[in-house]
Amino acid sequence: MKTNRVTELKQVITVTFVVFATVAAEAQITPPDRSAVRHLPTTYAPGVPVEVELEVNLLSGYVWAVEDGIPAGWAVTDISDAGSFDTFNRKVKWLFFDGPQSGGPTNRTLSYVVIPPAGESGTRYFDGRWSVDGSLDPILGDNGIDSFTDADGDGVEDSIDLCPNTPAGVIVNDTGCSIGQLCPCEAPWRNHGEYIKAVVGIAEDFRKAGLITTSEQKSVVLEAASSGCGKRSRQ
Ligand SMILES: [Ca+2]
Repeated sequence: MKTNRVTELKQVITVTFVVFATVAAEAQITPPDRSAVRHLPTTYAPGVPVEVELEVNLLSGYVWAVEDGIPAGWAVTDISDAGSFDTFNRKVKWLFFDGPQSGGPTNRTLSYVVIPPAGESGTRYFDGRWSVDGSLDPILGDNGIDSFTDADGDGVEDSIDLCPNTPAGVIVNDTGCSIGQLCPCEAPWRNHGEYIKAVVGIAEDFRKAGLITTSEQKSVVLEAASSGCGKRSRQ
């Protein structure tokens, strides 16, 4: 008897769970009828223009409006689609009377350009909303952008720079490493030949990547060959 009641209870719990799971799954697969999504680059640098895109999907509606708040102190320019900048509220704004039900397009990509001030660093945020015929929804997508920091000045952002303290002015690969850093003379090479072989390989990678010319590649290899790197001290 007791066992039966436990079994019944288990069945009720199972059925309830299945119903909840089905409802949740249906909720997930139902596409939103409209959306506004912001696209930002991953990093910014002071004084360098940053393009912001707002991808809007309408599907229905007559009148629609978008407003996007930008980081404090950033300048705004090149606002698309006859938008304007509200300097008091620091928001880029658009107002349209051409929703799909007025014969307009269902998709629009709005854009504008922001310029971070000198000395700006750290993560900065955008915050916007939009409405169609009186509804009000947040703008989704990217909302934060990090400062581009490059401590060794080799043009590769610190978070992806595998070789810190690259000497000034030398050519680096896309992970911020120079040939000299990838093949350091002072490394414990077994012999001079091993060092040269390593330089030849890395120089070939750099040439293939279009970072150095064939003649620069030859110079690098010749320099390695004439160096004392990997040679045992004969003192
Ligand atoms: Ca580096």
